[in-house]
Amino acid sequence: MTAQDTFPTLKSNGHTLDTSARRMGRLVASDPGTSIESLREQFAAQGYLWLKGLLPREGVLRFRERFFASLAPAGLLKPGTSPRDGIYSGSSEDNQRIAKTMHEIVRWSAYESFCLQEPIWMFYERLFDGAPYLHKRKLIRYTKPQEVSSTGAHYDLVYLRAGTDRVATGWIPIGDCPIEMGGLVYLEGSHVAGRQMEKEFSALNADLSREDQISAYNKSMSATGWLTKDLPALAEKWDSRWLVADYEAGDMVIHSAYMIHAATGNDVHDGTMRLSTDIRFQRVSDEVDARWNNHYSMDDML
Ligand SMILES: O=C(O)CCC(=O)C(=O)O
Repeated sequence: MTAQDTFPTLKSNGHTLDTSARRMGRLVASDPGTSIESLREQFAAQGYLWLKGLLPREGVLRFRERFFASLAPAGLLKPGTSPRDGIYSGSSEDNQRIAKTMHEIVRWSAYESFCLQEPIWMFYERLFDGAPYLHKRKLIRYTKPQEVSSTGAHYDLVYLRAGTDRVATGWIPIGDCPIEMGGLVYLEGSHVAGRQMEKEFSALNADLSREDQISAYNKSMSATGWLTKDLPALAEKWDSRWLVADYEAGDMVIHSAYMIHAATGNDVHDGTMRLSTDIRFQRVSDEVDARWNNHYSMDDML
């Protein structure tokens, strides 16, 4: 008999996840050096690939340091700590200054070059068997400990409906991200359910204008485009498990446009902030959703 896996208590938007073996499991790690044929097979079967150690760890940590150093003047960091550690000050930071800096960070050459480092684009080129294209709209997020809100359950195509569905998001932890820090969680096998849901949404949206059809916020959707904030209920509904992982700096996990995922809250007690970026690649020859041709901004309605 094998011992039962145990997990820390995980919460998402006020809902506590069921950590029983029926409702929670672990992501399966893949070695990026495995043959691309076998990685493609795994990707098709799982809807995700957790590429362990794809990136040089030190480069990821250097970028973490650069990111948090830029937000230190806004009062985000605990005085006297290293930006590389990303320890939250716990006091009221200057949110206007943070918004301004975040607006600049998504435009940094250093950020662009982080997202376009060779192991990333070369991996996508092998996966797609064709030249990859990185969407200009890229998201970088930090999560403070004990914040109640976190990303609700969704699949990415909802926000990308005006282009190809052969988009594969890369989620990169910028620093170690143990389970309790609230990294990305995947609903096991849900790339099948996501495809089915999108078919149903397309039928429901058939009579809408083109603009509404491609909108994540049309009358068939929720206000956020999310399927729900209630992760435990979704796992019950699909009789599935949330898959979690102890991510490390250097990892990248990719998911299909139909794979349902979410995040849990950061529950660490030493003040360490989660930092991650999520970026989207597709074949350059496939249709691009033009709404993603601009840098992220708070009011871009995507
Ligand atoms: O990092 C998060 O909280 C959410 C990321 C996400 O939704 C994605 O990678 O598609």
